Amino acid sequence: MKNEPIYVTQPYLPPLQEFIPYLEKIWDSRILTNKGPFHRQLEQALGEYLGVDHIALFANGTLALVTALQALRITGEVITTPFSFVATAHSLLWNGIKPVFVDIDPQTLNLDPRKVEAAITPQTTAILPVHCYGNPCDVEAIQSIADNYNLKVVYDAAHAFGVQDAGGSVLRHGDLSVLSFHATKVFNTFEGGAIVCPDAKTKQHIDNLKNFGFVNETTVVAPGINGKMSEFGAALGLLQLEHIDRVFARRCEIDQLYKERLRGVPGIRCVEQTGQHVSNHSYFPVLVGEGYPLSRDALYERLRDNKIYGRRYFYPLISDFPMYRGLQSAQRQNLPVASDVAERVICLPIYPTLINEQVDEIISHIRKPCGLGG
Ligand code: T4K
Repeated sequence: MKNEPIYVTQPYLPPLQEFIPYLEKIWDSRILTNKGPFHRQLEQALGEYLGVDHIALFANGTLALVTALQALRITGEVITTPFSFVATAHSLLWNGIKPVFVDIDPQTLNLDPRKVEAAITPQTTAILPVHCYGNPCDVEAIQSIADNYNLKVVYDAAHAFGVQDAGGSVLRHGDLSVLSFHATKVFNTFEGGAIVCPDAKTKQHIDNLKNFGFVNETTVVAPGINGKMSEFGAALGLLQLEHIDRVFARRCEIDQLYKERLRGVPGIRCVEQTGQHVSNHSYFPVLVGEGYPLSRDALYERLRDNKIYGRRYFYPLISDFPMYRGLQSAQRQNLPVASDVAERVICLPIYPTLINEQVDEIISHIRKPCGLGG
């Protein structure tokens, strides 16, 4: 254990022998993709598990985002957060939409609803917020702005698998919510994603769009894409669901360990989950600030020197990448909170097979520069 590298995450994989019966079924049936039996079963099972009625599986979260925007015919300008994975804004460019970046809230690190209205123009058609690290956005404030200005809301819920607020799944908010089942996510199908839809008609439309726009053998109604999840991915998803409660329980334990042992370390702020909700502990972000003897990058390097590969999610800001930085809304003075957080954040390793000794080791490397014992 001592010398093994510790990555920010490690995908959960159920015991291989449990996957064999699924593979045998695929080999016997020779149905490999295009809405096969496992695909249908996973849609059903995920709907039940997550507490949502209509879910359309995808090959990955990015294709799901691109398709969600296409399905709602969103055009013009869309208000979004710069503090996310680059796929969030890329999905807009793939639809020919101009991203308009708005700053984040210093507590939740999500799009700040108080700053959204000032960014609305006659071209604005939608808001694309992200439940960053699985911490829910201020969904009520966002919906009220959307209602007032007749805007659509698409949530990038790539991090929010299993997150619930007081009323149920956080995925029920907005016009559509998009999940990622990438290897690095709490629930993975190697690659994968989904759109949570409000009704059967919308799901049918999205199912058509992810199958090139076909509605039957000879009719294509839109320039759809190939966004389908394969039977392999769907079967793996069904097996992962059998293990998901244990995965969440272990993530929760690690989260608690970090919080207990990092409390009182000067200059280290654990990004607390805000409001009343069931978290999925998908990330463990800390902000390195004044009072800590090392800069964020020095701590990041110190951890790396000890083979602990935390990640600076989300640095650089999306708005700093070359295809975005020329936009008016991408200017740093428009995004003071996001710019500051991006310079201070490190996501510490969290995944179900991380053992307590490894968590202790990570914590001791953070405490030591302050003269605190392991
Ligand atoms: N919206 C948001 C808010 C997102 O965060 C993402 C994806 C998307 C949309 C798009 O969804 P997808 O199209 O991806 O479904 C990773 C992921 O590739 C990406 O899915 C994720 N967000 C993003 C936050 O992180 P990288 O470039 O940081 O991943 P990588 O390969 O460096 O992996 C991180 C660590 O995980 C590695 O150091 C080791 C470990 N790992 C990774 C993989 C892939 C493994 O142990 N095994 C593996 O197979 O982007």
